[in-house]
Amino acid sequence: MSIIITGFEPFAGEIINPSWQVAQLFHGKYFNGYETYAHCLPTAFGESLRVLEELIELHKPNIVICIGQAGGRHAISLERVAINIDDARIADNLGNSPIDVPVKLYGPNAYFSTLPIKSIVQNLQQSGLPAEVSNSAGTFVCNHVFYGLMHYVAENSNIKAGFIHIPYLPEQAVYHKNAPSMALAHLYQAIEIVIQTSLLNSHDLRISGGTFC
Ligand code: PCA
Repeated sequence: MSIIITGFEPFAGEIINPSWQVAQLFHGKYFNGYETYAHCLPTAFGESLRVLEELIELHKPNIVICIGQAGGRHAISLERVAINIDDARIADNLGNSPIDVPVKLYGPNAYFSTLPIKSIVQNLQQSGLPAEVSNSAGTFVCNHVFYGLMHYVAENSNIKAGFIHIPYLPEQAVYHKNAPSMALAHLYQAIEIVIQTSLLNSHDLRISGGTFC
């Protein structure tokens, strides 16, 4: 019985990545008898997924929660959908910038998170933490990992799995004018709620997390 939590290496000139800053705090912790393993994924197409798949094979987890930085977002974002496309605006940490390449050549166009994202958003908000359902994880390494994770889960297991984007830490926002940020203690509290809600809720709430244009 185990849980995998991942964060990413810093990228795009940052010195830290809030996703790994918070993920590493969970390593070795137990939740309802489930041991948590934290790992830092390379911010690189291909390599990130190879490492994640190895981790899943090794730990045979019941829950996988991948976390990434979304600089500029104001809330904990529960990603709903992963799409089968890599389209990089900047190079990854290995210098690669694929354009319009599928994550998995014969995979379906998209997968949905199997985390109870609506229940999680509600619990986060009730704890006073800004949270939202997000309908796009972008087309960079985070979406790549999210798609690859859900593809693996769809083919191999019934792991509860999903992706969460988080804002900058305050020490990063200092260098990004007008960018929102969230303190590490609040990020920790948020991820704890994500884990507990994922363990407890086998069905998601039927409340709106939608948007319109
Ligand atoms: N955020 C990037 C990749 C690594 C990370 O933390 C993204 O949103 O794709």
